[in-house]
Amino acid sequence: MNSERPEEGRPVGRRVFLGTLGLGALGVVTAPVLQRVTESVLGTFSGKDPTGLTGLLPNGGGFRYYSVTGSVPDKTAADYQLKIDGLVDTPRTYSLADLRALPQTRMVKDVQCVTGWRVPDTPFEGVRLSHLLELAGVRDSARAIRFTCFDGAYSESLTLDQARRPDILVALRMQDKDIGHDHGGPVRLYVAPMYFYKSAKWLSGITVTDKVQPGYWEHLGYDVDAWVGRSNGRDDAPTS
Ligand SMILES: Nc1nc2c(c(=O)[nH]1)N[C@H]1C(S)=C(S)[C@@H](COP(=O)(O)O)O[C@H]1N2
Ligand SMILES: [Mo]
Repeated sequence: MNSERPEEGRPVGRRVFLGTLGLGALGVVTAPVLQRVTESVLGTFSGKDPTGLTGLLPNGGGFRYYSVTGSVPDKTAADYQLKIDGLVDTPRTYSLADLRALPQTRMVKDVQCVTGWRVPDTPFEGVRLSHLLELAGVRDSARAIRFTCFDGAYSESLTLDQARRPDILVALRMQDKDIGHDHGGPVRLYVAPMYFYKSAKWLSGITVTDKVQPGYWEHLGYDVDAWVGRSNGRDDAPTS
């Protein structure tokens, strides 16, 4: 996998995309924000909509599939693991069965990507992040959480206060189905009140830290506090 990892800030596929899209397509995604170009052109890679452009059409509808890496290993119930460590009393590695055995919460809210597309009324279901943090026993010195992914590249962050909100899930299901590989399965983060880039796909690590460590897109200029409608220079209706 290492040979396929992008350098930070320079996702795999950049040259491929600049080559295939051509200038006409680039014009569509250029204005008005830089993030839009960064994410749609440089960051989108796999899935049904490799350019991300249909998300900018009025009735594009539905989800775009995003990955900052060119390929991501498949993980199943047999080999999936989620490690919780850092400033906790009881570090632990969960299997998928372990996560399924914990209390599940289902929420139905809109999903909003910072590039503009929105998917209304999307069910997500899983274990509250706050519950996993309680089980781990967060230490007094803790202030933030760092999330890592088994794609080997993506990361995200939340403050501890944010992470304790009831509308943040370690999600096992999306649209009332087990989360498939393209949507970040078998386990992804779901941060309902924030832009969808906070919802890290292919979640493999939750590390409790003493300060916020900005995530993948945050290094490239996205807001760390990514409240929908109150960040990234956007005014979308809140999702939670
Ligand atoms: N590991 C990982 N998680 C990720 C991303 C990514 O590229 N890699 N993209 C983010 C962005 S910008 C969005 S909009 C959503 C897209 O989720 P989807 O592919 O299920 O539509 O995933 C977020 N989580
Ligand atoms: Mo996004």
